[in-house]
Amino acid sequence: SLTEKDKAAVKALWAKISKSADIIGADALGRMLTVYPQTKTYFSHWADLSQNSGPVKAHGTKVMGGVALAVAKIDDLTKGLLELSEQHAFQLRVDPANFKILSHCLLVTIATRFPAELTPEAHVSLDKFLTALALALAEKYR
Ligand code: HNI
Repeated sequence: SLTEKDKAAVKALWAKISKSADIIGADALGRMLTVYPQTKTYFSHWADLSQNSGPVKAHGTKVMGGVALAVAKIDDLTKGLLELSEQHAFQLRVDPANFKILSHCLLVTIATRFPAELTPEAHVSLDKFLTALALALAEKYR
């Protein structure tokens, strides 16, 4: 689980990259839809699923709002993300395996856009945070 050092590292990284949250969200989501095309099934109601389309950008912003919430609730992710977990489990019916896929795409996006900020120490803490985020989103599936 996340140590105090991990939490501090994630908050410090977030402070450096959150200004670019919209771009990170759109990039990560676009990567997910391109690299793991099975994820497109959840978004078949969108007119355009290509990398920089309007819906991908708009949804990237929403997803990063969820990540920002997770950073704010980092001391109790399960409680902090309960409502989002409920939505994904019961309304959106997203297979929780996909949370790991999007987490991976977020890590790749942050690595490509912020190579200097993503030191090995920041990388390990971000990886642990994204794993904990995915687990918290999967909570309501149990
Ligand atoms: Ni997700 C809606 C956050 C992963 C499919 N998602 C949201 C919303 C937030 C959000 C916030 C908006 C809710 C609302 O309208 O109140 N999603 C997150 C976060 C992650 C995540 C933080 C993981 C990091 N979502 C995923 C994954 C999928 C997914 C992996 C599917 C592959 N999400 C959806 C769908 C919607 C959604 C589908 C509704 C989109 C729409 O507008 O139709």
